[in-house]
Amino acid sequence: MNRRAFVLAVLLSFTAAVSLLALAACDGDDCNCPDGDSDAAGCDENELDGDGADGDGEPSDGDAEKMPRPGEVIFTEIMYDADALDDDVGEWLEVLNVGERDLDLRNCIFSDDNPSHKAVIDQSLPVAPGGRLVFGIRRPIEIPGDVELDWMWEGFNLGNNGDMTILTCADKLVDEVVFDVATMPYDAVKGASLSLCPGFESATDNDSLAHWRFSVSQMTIGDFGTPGAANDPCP
Ligand SMILES: [Ca+2]
Ligand SMILES: [Ca+2]
Ligand SMILES: [Ca+2]
Repeated sequence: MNRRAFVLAVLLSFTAAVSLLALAACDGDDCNCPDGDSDAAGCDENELDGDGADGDGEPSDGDAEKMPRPGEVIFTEIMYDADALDDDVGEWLEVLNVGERDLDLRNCIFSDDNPSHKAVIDQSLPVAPGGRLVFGIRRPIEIPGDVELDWMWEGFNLGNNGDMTILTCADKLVDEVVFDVATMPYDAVKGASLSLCPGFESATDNDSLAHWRFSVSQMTIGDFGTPGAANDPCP
């Protein structure tokens, strides 16, 4: 073999080896995707099971862009102990978009301090910067004069002696609030929502119960709160 034939043979062997490696790497992946192009029609390099989701529990690209990142949506009001209604239908809470982007909470998870208490937001739930959403426990009928709910969870109640509210999006903690009635620096009021004081609207500022009070604005149903509207000023 002359020098030129030898070089050609080495090049051919190398090309064959690279092709075999590429085939092996394709095993279990979406091999219809042109490399580095997950935008091609019908192609999602992250998708393994063809259900349109990435297969890792996260939504597809369009939704993912609008998912809140940590601190962009925060809890601002928590009606954990209703009075006008039974807690099984009367609990609700308010969240606020404190970020600067239009967001959608679809596929985010609301949960409390019990790891088995989780509710997935299985609908589009858009919220603009400065916008508020009201989550409520699922009720069988619309209750006249009651709080207007943007989304309903079911399967668990919030504890009347204390609990946590947790919002998780794409496996990231967006915000959480821990409340413990025994350590509140003020008396708990049955039938009034725990309400974050204006001026403390951040995911870290709402961690301190010193920045919360019980609502004093009365709703038509008789309980106290400002669901979907600015919170009461604090003394
Ligand atoms: Ca409760
Ligand atoms: Ca927080
Ligand atoms: Ca409010």
